Amino acid sequence: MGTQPSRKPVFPPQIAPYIDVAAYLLDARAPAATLYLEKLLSGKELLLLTRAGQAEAKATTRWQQFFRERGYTCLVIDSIKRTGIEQVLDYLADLLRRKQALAANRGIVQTTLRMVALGVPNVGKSTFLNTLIGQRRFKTGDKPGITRGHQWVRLFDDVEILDTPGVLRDPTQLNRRKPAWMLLNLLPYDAALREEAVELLRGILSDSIWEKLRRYYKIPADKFAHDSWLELLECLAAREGRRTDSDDEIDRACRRLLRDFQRGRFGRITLEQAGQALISSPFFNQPADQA
Ligand SMILES: Nc1nc2c(ncn2[C@@H]2O[C@H](COP(=O)(O)OP(=O)(O)OP(=O)(O)O)[C@@H](O)[C@H]2O)c(=O)[nH]1
Ligand SMILES: [Mg+2]
Repeated sequence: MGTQPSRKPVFPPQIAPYIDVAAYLLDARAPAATLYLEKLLSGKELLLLTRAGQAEAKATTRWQQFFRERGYTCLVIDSIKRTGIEQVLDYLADLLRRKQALAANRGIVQTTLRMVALGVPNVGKSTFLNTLIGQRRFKTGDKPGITRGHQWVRLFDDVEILDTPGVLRDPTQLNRRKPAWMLLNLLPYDAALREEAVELLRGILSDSIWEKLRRYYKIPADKFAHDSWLELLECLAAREGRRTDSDDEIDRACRRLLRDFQRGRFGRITLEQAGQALISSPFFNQPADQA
């Protein structure tokens, strides 16, 4: 997957009027850096804070509140732990009932509700849809760029869902967001971003998380150094008996650290707080003082 913003639509634009629900998946650990909205589907947004099991519960609740206060429907889910999925189904069932009632008034018997899943690469769109339909119909994987084209699947008789490839399309934010995106595994590893990515992570770790990290890597307290990104990576490289003056070994330690963070090895960590982090979408309904 390239890191340049793509202009290619992730679904045929002409079908936009037929879509009833645009489910946007946001990483609950960094909702601002992972919110992407389609102007064509404005007014149909269902924001899903996903991977909730990896984020701090209180911070996620504040984000949910934040989006609700700005007029969006927002639910909290985890597709692996299968939490919040019932609420999504209830939401869809309610919309379908309303659509059917409107159609019945006009003498139409058969109605279908259509939902599209959208979001940045690797956020968990396909996994969410598989969990929602209770079948592994969409291909998933632990790296960005797994879904290549759009794909429809029918859920029950009257709901159709559309999976789409991930999008990183905000040129104004692209360079600023890259370290966070790499940290979240939305972008492939790039050594040029390692300092900023590790500094970002270092900047939000609390004492208790540092302690978890130290124990996870089995580093003695008196040997644990993390005053800078390089010191931390050197410390991790030294722990494995590797050379700390080798750039390749520093890279290796960095990949390991990022992978362990991405897999939630140090517990629940939220990178961005509601009301502080700037949303990454020009279509986001935010007051002028924050835009
Ligand atoms: N812990 C956790 N992991 C998740 C969740 N959702 C997805 N994942 C993991 O995230 C990785 C990416 O999931 P996908 O469903 O392939 O992501 P995607 O958004 O479809 O990615 P692309 O098609 O590449 O854009 C997989 O390894 C999933 O197991 C979740 O809710 N919780
Ligand atoms: Mg996918």
